Amino acid sequence: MTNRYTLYGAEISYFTGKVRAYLRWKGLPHDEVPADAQVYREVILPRVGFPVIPVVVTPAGETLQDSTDIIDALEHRHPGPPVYPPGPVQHLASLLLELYGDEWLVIPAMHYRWHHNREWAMQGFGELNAPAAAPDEQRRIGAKLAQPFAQAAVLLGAEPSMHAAVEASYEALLGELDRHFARHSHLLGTGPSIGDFGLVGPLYAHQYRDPASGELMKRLAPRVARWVECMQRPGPPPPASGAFLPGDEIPDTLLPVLRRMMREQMPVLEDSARRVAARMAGHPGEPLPRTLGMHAFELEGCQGQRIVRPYSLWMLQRARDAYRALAPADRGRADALLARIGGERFAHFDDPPRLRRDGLSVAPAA
Ligand SMILES: N[C@@H](CCC(=O)N[C@@H](CS)C(=O)NCC(=O)O)C(=O)O
Repeated sequence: MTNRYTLYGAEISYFTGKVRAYLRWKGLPHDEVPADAQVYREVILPRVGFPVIPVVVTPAGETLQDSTDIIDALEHRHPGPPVYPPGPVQHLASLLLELYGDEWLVIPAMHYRWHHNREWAMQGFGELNAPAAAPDEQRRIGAKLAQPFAQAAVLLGAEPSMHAAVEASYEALLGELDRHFARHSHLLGTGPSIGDFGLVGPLYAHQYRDPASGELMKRLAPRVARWVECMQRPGPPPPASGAFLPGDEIPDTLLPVLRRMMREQMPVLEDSARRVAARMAGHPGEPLPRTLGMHAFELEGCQGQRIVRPYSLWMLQRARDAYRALAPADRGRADALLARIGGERFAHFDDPPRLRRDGLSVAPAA
């Protein structure tokens, strides 16, 4: 039996970038297999039941799907320097940043890809799906495959009236992260936390690798680009090196990013929770649909509409579990952080009934 993991994914894929960065940093032997049409047909659909990447197959042949579950399963099997900081406040901050990267930065990521890098991305989809086809054929296949993703950019909130706000928010975030990386190599010290892996999903495949977005990042935030390179590249620094800041400290330079997360994403999570709770009350025991209508959101003072994503609440539940489990003294320190970042809405969040992940959506926990 091999001791190698197989990662089925793609360079152009958001969540593959997250898992790839983790496997490399953790030093886990693995082979990455591009998810072309044959891999979807022969591996992903039979093993997972629906089309998605990334998928990891373990040396024992088990299938892992969903970047968060993949990382959790591998953390469990491979002790060593953890990606979940042992300090409870850093732990909470890292989960909030993972949630922000996974479920909110998808708005600028999809916007820049489909509204500034569209032709390039369609060609990339075609090259991935049909590597042996001629470029024209790849372009045709790519255009077809890309259609739902391009539409998703608008459904996630990047409708034309919101483009300026999405770009203003993203460029401001780049500035905040760039100032942070002037002082620290990673979000919480000299090694990555789950928050770094969450942010590198959007910040690699879409915002670094897509040409127009990569140019923007390198121009506005060269230190963010260097952090992305460091997160994605094998080689130095050696795997699993680095440490979290001592004393469970949250660096001051990270506070603007956490404030942004609370300001932008938390109102949407609150409204999602209300809608999910109402839906669950009306359809007891049933899995939730992947999207639950549309709701309003605000970004940089502009009002937009976006789909309600029950899945985001499963990610939030992880952070809420960590918060609720805190011992009183740690809770006090966490509350002090939350007060500094406008996180009272998180502290007093009205949780929906307990959720479990169900593929790309969620269902009531048993
Ligand atoms: N939340 C999942 C999502 C995986 C995901 O959205 N993957 C994208 C590519 S990066 C995909 O295959 N999407 C298919 C779809 O949305 O139907 C994760 O963390 O892995």
